[in-house]
Amino acid sequence: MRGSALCSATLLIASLLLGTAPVAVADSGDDARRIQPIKSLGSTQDVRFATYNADLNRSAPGELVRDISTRDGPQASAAAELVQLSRPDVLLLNEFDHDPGGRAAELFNTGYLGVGQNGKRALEYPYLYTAPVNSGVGSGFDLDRDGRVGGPEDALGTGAFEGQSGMVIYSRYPIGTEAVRTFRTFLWQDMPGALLPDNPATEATGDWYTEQELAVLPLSGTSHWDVPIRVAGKTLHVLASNPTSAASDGPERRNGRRNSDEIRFWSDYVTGGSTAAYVYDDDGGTGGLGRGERFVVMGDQNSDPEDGGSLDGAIDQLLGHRSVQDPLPSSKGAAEAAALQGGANANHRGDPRLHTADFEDRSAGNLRVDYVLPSRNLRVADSGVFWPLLGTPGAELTGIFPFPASDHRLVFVDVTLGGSRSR
Ligand SMILES: [Ca+2]
Ligand SMILES: [Ca+2]
Ligand SMILES: [Ca+2]
Repeated sequence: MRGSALCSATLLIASLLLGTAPVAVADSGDDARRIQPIKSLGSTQDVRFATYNADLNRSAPGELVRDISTRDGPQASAAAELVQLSRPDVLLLNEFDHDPGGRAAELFNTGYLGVGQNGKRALEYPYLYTAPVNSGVGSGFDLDRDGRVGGPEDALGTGAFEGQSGMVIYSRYPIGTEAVRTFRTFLWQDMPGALLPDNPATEATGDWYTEQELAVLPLSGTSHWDVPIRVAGKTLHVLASNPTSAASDGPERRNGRRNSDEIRFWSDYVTGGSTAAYVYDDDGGTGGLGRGERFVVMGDQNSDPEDGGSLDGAIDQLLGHRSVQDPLPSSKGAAEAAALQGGANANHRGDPRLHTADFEDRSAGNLRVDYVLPSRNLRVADSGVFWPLLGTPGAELTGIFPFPASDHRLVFVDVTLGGSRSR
């Protein structure tokens, strides 16, 4: 089923249209903090794509709408201020509770992003896209084998209620709503060579789930969206998802295996051709992207290339893809945090400057899990992670546990469009 795309009536202010207005730069000296004016002069323009796991989820339906209706919810205000400092043109939020009318997504746009927070400049996003997700939708089966049916781990995607931890995309550029493809109902078992978990007590392989369960179990724990955006006279596909976390896995690795296949889905999708022939969307369309298409994969992939509990090589299916480039967004704040917090961080193999999430240091430690990965036929101008050094401007918005906004950090990549080279 295709989701609702909402276009708010707000208009771009003149200075944004002209792209020539000076932009206040809150310079912390951190390379992640460079804030650039939107360029629309000449034949090229830089477009900033950002992904941010906002942790704007609540324990019951309707709570997020209630919390942010007042326009002064402290967590939403901090998240909005942080986005206003980073000023993306296209923004994906993960872990943002979805309600059937998309009310929370609208409220956050008009009541927070669209209102200058703490003296920051308001952001105008005339276009937004949101749609239902699998999170919290009851499966009717005891998927985690704890002897009871119901609860977050038995849902089609981990979640306490329908729509918990959904997604929303905000854009300054038109969204091709009619051409959006969603892959919410694609069944895991329909992926060739799916890494279905095994019940070790039986001889058959890949049989943790019964036939009846596999007949309803989607691949996507949240959803997978291909959202085309029209910018600089070209179509660019935002490929948004938030694969299942392996954090609550059992020895059968049902979540880690699903996470890996959810990442593989975009890898196959951008390869296209016969590799993506198995793919079907929620409207019955088949196949992946065409040759030479422009795309940006965005989202919390719940997988670090070096550390943490995801399957070995899971994120490498995208990082190592021949059509994908990894700009390696980094920050000094992440390196500082890993050094200060110690614990699991001390044994990590990965470069701490690339971390995007400040996790519990007695278990996973800080990791790189949030990605903005442009296609190779796009020119990257800049990239970064919004994680200021402690004591510098903006650090009060990322903070230390308990976080004012989220345990994740905003990741951005600037792409130069209009002068892009072809493969
Ligand atoms: Ca159960
Ligand atoms: Ca078995
Ligand atoms: Ca930590």
